[in-house]
Amino acid sequence: MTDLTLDADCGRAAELLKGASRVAVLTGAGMSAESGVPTFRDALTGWWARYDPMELATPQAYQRDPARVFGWYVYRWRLARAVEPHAGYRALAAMAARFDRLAVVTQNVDGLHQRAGSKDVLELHGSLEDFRCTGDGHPYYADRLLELDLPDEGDVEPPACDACGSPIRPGVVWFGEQLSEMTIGRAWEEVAHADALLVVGTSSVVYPAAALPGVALEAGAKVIEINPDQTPLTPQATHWWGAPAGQALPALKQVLDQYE
Ligand code: BV8
Repeated sequence: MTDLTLDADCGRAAELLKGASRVAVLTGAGMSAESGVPTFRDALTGWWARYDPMELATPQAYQRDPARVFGWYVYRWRLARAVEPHAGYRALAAMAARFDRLAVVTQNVDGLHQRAGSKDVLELHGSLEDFRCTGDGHPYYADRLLELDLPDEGDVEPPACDACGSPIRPGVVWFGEQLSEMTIGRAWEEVAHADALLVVGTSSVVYPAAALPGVALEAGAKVIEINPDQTPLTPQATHWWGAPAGQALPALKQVLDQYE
């Protein structure tokens, strides 16, 4: 773990954050990379190296090949349960105490923010823990999967709903599906009323999530982007810090603590 506390970018980010009372944090797959969860744009490791996530995370893919898609989600659900939130997640959760409000708006479905202790988390795209049936949307409790004799990897025939017999699907928002009005509305509110928005580990290409930093800027918030790569957001951001989340966030918390 590199100590970035003396990094000028860290100092600038802390400077922009220290006077804030309301902070919003928008995270993407890059936030989980250092916990061992592949991002969407990195080649997926192992069995899934042959498939493009954009081709699997759609209702059409599930219609066309339910076992292939459901198998991908079982693989990701298992992986999310097997990994731990890294130090950046924990620093973000701890940092909340220094502000009147720190709300996390995540595009991720792995539940790592909550496991690291973050209290105010909005999951824009649902959760790998929330399976439901394709009939009337009856919930299917993820632990039920532990009772099934599932293969270690590969295709998994979706189980049937106990209540109506319809096939089960993951409780995530696929490409081409609407986000919940309430969730996106609350996310809009959080960024529109934030003094500062931290944008961590997202390529800023998926909408409507990628529109949120613009809402914050429009409302006069400082926008700090933490990402080793530049993105379409970088030119508009108040500050871009080209560092990985697992190193940047603990350093940021350490420098903010010095402002006590
Ligand atoms: C919608 C859940 C209205 C599932 C996800 C045509 C038809 C229909 C819709 C569209 C269309 N054209 C465009 C759209 C809109 C579409 C969209 O935006 N498409 C993009 C590709 C152009 N959006 C939608 O469909 C949304 N719904 O618009 O509804 C509608 C409805 C019908 C018809 C029209 C409109 C729904 C979008 C939600 C999709 N579901 N996830 C699942 O997880 O399986 S999206 C999924 O991909 C993620 O949740 C995330 O949002 C996205 C991946 O983005 P990132 O998180 O940014 O990850 P990525 O890998 O791209 O980047 C990682 C970044 O981290 C990189 O920048 C990297 O440099 C950085 N990084 C790497 N390591 C680190 C790091 N950063 C920090 N530290 C590190 N260590």
